[in-house]
Amino acid sequence: MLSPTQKVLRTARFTMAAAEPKQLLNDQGLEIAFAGRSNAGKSSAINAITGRPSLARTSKTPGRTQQIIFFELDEARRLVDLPGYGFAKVPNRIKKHWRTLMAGYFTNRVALQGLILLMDIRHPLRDEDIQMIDWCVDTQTPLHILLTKSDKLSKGAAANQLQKVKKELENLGFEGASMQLFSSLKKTGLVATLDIMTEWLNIPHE
Ligand SMILES: Nc1nc2c(ncn2[C@@H]2O[C@H](COP(=O)(O)OP(=O)(O)OP(=O)(O)O)[C@@H](O)[C@H]2O)c(=O)[nH]1
Ligand SMILES: [Mg+2]
Repeated sequence: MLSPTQKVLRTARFTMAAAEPKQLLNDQGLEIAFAGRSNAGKSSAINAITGRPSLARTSKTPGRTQQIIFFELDEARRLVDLPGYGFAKVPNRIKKHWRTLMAGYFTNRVALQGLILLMDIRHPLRDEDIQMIDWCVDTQTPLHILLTKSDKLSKGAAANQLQKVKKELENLGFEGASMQLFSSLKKTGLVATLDIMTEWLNIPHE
């Protein structure tokens, strides 16, 4: 049986891709955005969360999604796939474009209810991830962190890594972010993520 949240998420459909800040959808309703390094598994997570395996395009080539992609759930709710960062080999012109586009989105985005930050469990808390966390603190955006591809580690190693990253975040002075293991492949942690999304999207419990 699908929960009310799963029913809403299942209706997700591609709405538009914004390559420039002026193309962003109107700042209305409720949105959840997905951010992370390129290849962290953002698009795969959106597909797992919506139960729609081919909704967001996934790729082995980092930096594939260089636009802000909007997926509409209903008239008042949306998911947003943000362009990945951290790719070493791209020209400065593309890095600059990324910054302009992201700043255009984050500045005064009233619809943004929370950010889901995805980090590959094997490569967490890189500089740009910490910048994203800083951004959330500055804009008072609720943050939930997924340590993705947890299937790549044994259960014990994944649990240890989760504790370690939690400690590191505390040491950096960030409190208030929740964090969990996640695997799009094995559906690990899906229920916990859906619980947070239920709250952020203000979906009534049955
Ligand atoms: N083993 C495993 N592989 C995964 C998982 N999630 C994603 N991947 C793989 O990681 C690669 C990148 O996944 P994407 O979902 O395209 O990553 P992305 O963050 O959207 O990347 P960009 O769009 O480039 O920013 C793909 O080859 C996926 O199949 C997971 O949970 N487990
Ligand atoms: Mg992607």
